[in-house]
Amino acid sequence: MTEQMLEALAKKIKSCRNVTVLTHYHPDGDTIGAGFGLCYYLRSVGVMANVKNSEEFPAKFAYLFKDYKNQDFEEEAVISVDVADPKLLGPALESYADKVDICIDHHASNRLFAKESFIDGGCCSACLIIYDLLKTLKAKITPLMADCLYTGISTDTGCFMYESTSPEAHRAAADLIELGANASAINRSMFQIKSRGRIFAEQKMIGTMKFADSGSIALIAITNDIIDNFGVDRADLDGFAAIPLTVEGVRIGITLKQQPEDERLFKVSIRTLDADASAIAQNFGGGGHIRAAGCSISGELDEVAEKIIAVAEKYL
Ligand SMILES: [Mn+2]
Repeated sequence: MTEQMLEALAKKIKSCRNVTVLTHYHPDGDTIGAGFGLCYYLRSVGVMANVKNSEEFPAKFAYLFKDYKNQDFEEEAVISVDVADPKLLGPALESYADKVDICIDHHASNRLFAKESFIDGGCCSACLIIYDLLKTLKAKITPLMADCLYTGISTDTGCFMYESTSPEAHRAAADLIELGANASAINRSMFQIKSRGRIFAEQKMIGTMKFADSGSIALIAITNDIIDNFGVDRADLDGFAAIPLTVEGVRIGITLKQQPEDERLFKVSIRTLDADASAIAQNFGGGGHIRAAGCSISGELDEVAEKIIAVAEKYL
């Protein structure tokens, strides 16, 4: 975000009292880190502030809010963080859709639904924007705030591995470590530790992996049969789409997920190293980003697999 934008945002933030900070539903490390990081800053300068979400925050982020308690006040300002579209506020926060005063986000696709939007589509994470904002505000960043912001930068950059990881992201992370962020514990718990159910689910799904085009394409299938007969918890299937692309030589990774309500319907996730994932998905009426996209295809499993592979091969 440019210095002028940060100055303007800082000025707005300084004028806020009794603030509700909104985060997106299915909350991830970036929205949680940005939400609590901003909330703790506001509280540190004597401004009443709460963080809200449509759902409960996942327990694995508890180190960011275990001592957090909601404050009692009459709301005067609403700020959203990492929310690209008011729909992403989720069912419980629907009523806020047209009540957001300040939107802070890093999605170029932001719907500009707030009264004032501060968007940097080129930034890797909302937490990096919040970090730059706090520096502009000359805030005293506590170790807990550092943990919040480090968590969002690390999770939204895939532990600093995505192409979006800028030198600024590394510099901010280094500063945050100096300010007390527990980098190694955070990264271990975000990227290495898995539940037993998850490891078991991965083992089952990896067993379905097929290759095409001499190994440039890998495909896994998550079927209802595996889920129902081997006690796999659907909650353990998040992020599975990333798995095929972790195999050496694979440039297009495809994950088929059979739908529980219709066994002839498959949700297809496409992840690519260098091909246009969105273009592949568009062949089946889907869409998405250049390296991550999705669509739905109906048919028998083998038939669906053949169809998507035949199209994917054209994009290598
Ligand atoms: Mn984000």
